[in-house]
Amino acid sequence: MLLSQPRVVVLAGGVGGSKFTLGVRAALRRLNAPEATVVVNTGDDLWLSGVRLQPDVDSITYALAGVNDTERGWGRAGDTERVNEELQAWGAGWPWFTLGDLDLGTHLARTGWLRDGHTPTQVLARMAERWPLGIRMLPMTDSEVDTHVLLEDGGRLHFQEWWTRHRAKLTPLAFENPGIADAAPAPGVTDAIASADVVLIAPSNPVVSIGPILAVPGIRDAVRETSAKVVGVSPIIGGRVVRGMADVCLTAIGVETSAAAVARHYGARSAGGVLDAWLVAEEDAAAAPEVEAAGIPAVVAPLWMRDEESSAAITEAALGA
Ligand code: FO1
Repeated sequence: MLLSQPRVVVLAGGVGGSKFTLGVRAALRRLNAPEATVVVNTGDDLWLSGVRLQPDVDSITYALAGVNDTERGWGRAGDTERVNEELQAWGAGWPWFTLGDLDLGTHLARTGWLRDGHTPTQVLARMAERWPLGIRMLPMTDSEVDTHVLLEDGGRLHFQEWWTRHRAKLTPLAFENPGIADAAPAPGVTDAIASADVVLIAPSNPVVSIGPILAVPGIRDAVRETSAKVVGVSPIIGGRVVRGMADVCLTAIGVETSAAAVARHYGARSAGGVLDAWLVAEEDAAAAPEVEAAGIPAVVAPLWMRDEESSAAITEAALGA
């Protein structure tokens, strides 16, 4: 049954998270429901050339503000690279990693506020004042818990180097978030989950986007204990990842790239996991019985996020689940 004005919390990261969040905002506006709270993965974050980058926070912020580069899926639309060229000439930063001029303005502002003693939560709230985002954004934690990739040869890379330099071609053995065991949920995160009517798990990378959020001590328990319905959206369509490297990440943790396997990875809340329902793409309808066999009610729906409208329809299907 569709709740009339649900309080919604979304767990999200990456490009999938930003497209999904646009749809959540549109769907909730139609219902005159309160603004959703989006708990954003900060495991992709890094220090580079003296500034703090928060790729998932920025991708979602830019998308909600309508200033994102929709082609690349990250950075600002129409950005230039003059400062980046100068950084490269100095041999600063990473030669394979582009920092756009407008994007650098964000990183400089953020780093300045962090250096002034503000927490990442406070910095994000300040950044959100610039644009009417229509969404309350919270980082998953105020601690720095970047993601490292452990490799077959014993090496260890920052996730951003593994992804942007090596395009996920170096086989990962595991993903780690050093320091996460000592991290706490950012202020407001567990309260939002506890008082929600619906918690949505975005079709983001289950390993390096949703994984770190649920690994912050206290967040998985909050999701398990909330009276809200917890509905996940499959990031797999037609047995494949839509974009990015989730297939490589899933293989590394021993999970098959299929809608049913990812549902089992999250698990039924009734069996110690986090899901009360799982949205399966029409292309994967045959996987629904397998999902249900794991104790997770499956809802088959169109899951391609072509535009805001198709993305909003996914939220509507999730709210009806
Ligand atoms: N992705 C790339 O593939 N190449 C880049 O040079 C790059 C730069 C970059 C700068 C700022 C930022 O916020 C994101 C950036 N990304 C870049 C995207 C990012 O590496 C990942 O796609 C996300 O972290 C995955 O969610």
